[in-house]
Amino acid sequence: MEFAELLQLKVSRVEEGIDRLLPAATEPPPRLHAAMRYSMQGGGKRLRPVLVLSASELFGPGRAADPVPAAVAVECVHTYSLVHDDLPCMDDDSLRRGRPTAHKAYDEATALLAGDALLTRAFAILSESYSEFPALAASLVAELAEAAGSRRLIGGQMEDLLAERSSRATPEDLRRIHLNKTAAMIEASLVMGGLCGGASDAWIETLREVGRELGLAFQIVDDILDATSDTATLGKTAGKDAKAGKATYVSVHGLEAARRIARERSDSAIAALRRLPGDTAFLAALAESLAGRRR
Ligand code: GRG
Repeated sequence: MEFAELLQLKVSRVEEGIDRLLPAATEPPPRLHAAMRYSMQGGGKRLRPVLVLSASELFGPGRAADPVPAAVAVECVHTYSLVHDDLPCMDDDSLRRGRPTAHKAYDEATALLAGDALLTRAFAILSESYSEFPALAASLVAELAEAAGSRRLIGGQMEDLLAERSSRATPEDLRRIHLNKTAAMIEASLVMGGLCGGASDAWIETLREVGRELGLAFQIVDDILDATSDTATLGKTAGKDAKAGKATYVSVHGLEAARRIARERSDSAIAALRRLPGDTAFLAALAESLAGRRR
């Protein structure tokens, strides 16, 4: 099967899972549940949940638990972070995934609560869906909580906000911010997939390395697209980083060097991938497509 067809199949499995595992939009309070679904079902590349599914397939049949709930939980946390990132007190944006942001479509308080509810729903999905495998459930909860917490995703966001207000961030600062703000969730996606697939500790460490490199490459490309693309193509406001005086790979290293570093990180992710067992062709093609992505 072609890469695009395989990708579409995985995205469809994730989207069916989202529909099944989120509260119905009619369930009280309907405004809150509708806002959660609006944010989750409004497009998005589904990169992180596709990574969960793909990593789970590498370790052979027979030992695997269904990775779809873990994939949906990761997408819930990712989407919460975007809903909160778009709020007026953060990035103050009005466009996300090609549609009005949650606080524009609803209101600020509803968007804040929908983000909170997606974050907490993620952990409920893990505990409910893996109740037959308590050790796996505990590992998945720990992995997602660490990636989303104050040392990684939220910590990275805090440092990113502080870097906007201070003078120049160093390349080391920038790398740390990107590793936490973006790579942590990409790393956790691969690791959670590996856990569902029964990967050994050594394979989990290799998945972490792939996630770190892929996450860095992904955020550098995001920085490049913000500086070079347009709002219609991205489905979110372009040119925001320079306007906000944000530290990015483009502002710190320049466009050409940023392109070179993105390529290096991508190549390094693909080299680490090749050390994993099973058929890594889909993941390698995905890494390649992310390096050349347009949105
Ligand atoms: C706790 C108040 C509060 C806020 C949390 C943690 C956080 C806010 C925000 C960080 C979110 C963020 C903007 C991370 C950067 C990573 C990034 C490039 C996200 C966009 O990911 P894509 O391109 O998006 O995969 P789609 O829409 O395709 O899923």
